[in-house]
Amino acid sequence: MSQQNLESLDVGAIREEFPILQREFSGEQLVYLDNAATTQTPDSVVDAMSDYYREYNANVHRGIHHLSQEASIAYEEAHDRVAEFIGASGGREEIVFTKNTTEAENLVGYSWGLNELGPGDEVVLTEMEHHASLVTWQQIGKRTGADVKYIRVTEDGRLDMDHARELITDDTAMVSAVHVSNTLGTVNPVSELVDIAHDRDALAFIDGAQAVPNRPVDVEAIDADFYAFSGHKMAGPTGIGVLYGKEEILESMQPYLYGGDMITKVTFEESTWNELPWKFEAGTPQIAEAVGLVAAIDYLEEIGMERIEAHEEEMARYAYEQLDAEPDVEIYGPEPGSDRGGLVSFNLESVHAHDLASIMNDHAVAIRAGDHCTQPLHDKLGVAASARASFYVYNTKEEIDKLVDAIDDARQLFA
Ligand code: 7TS
Repeated sequence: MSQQNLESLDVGAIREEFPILQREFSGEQLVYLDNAATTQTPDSVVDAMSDYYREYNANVHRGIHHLSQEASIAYEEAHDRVAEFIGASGGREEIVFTKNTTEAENLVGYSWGLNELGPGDEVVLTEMEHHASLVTWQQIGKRTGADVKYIRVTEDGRLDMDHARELITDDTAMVSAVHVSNTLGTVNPVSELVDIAHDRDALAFIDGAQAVPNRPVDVEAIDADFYAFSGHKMAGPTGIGVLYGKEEILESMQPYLYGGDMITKVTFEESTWNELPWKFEAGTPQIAEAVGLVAAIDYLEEIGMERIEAHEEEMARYAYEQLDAEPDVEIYGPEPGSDRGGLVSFNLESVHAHDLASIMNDHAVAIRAGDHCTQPLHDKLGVAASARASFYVYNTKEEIDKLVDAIDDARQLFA
């Protein structure tokens, strides 16, 4: 990304749209650096959802009355808007709303995996998978007899692509990989991985939970068969996630949640399924959340995804450099650059990550400490936990300075 051509963000103006950032704890202003877990929500998203409840709240798909028609149009068109945002030219048929990324992984695990996999088949993951995909495929593997294999992560926190080429064979049925690691920050070469998978006639699922919020994503340029992300990590509401799937593949899959709205004809003996994407959206869906997700996409696109990516890269580089200057801080993942997203995980020697997070909290600095739902990766790193600072459009270098000051404080306390 060439930063010279990009006007940087007006972070001051952006912050005004997030009143939560004005909160203070014991006289110190909140420094929110837990964005990889959940981002904050701008007024425009809260307003869109509140307008929905105040003005056109009703159930969708089945109503004749005005409110239901308005709600249905908003809900159904939200799928088109998401399709456009991630470059899915098939439109709404390729966009299934789920609860979150985790549910999108499970949907494919149950609907595709349980029906398509068997003994002799292999699912190839990476060592940096989030539990959302790791546990899903591990369990689907146990139920079907398929083997699960893991592409190695190198010392410098990248995928070992030679190992990927070795592991992905004619026995591979599915390759599932994170686009951006929520622990290492690595931006993986997902198009290359998808190509390797397709050369072996395997499908590819890309977990974009940490990518879609922060960078332009074009699912067709990546050529992913499935791609998933969550609303709450991209300035949108909780309770809604997205599963993109190529139309012909979704068409061939069985639903895994049954009930209202996902059927066309039901008798006491048999049922037939509704068209895409409704076949995968059983019951009353997340209507207000879909409205909120559209407002979040509008908000992000108005800022510009390239500019968000450049800001994230700048924040990550600054944080990395400040932390790297501390001799007793160990940082995980690649050095700053275009293949590192906007987060930095680290440990301070002799202070447990939880203690560090707790001291940070005393200074109103919100970071995450733990295994970030990547326990096997932490095992490989040889630590039980790490501290993680993750950035979004409203973060500043001054906030990162406060993080570093709090590290000094922790060091003194534990010395
Ligand atoms: N995949 C990745 C790469 C993630 O970072 C997360 C959430 C998920 C999947 C699951 O998303 P969900 O919306 O279904 O929960 N990651 C984190 C995290 O790093 N800290 O809290 C949640």
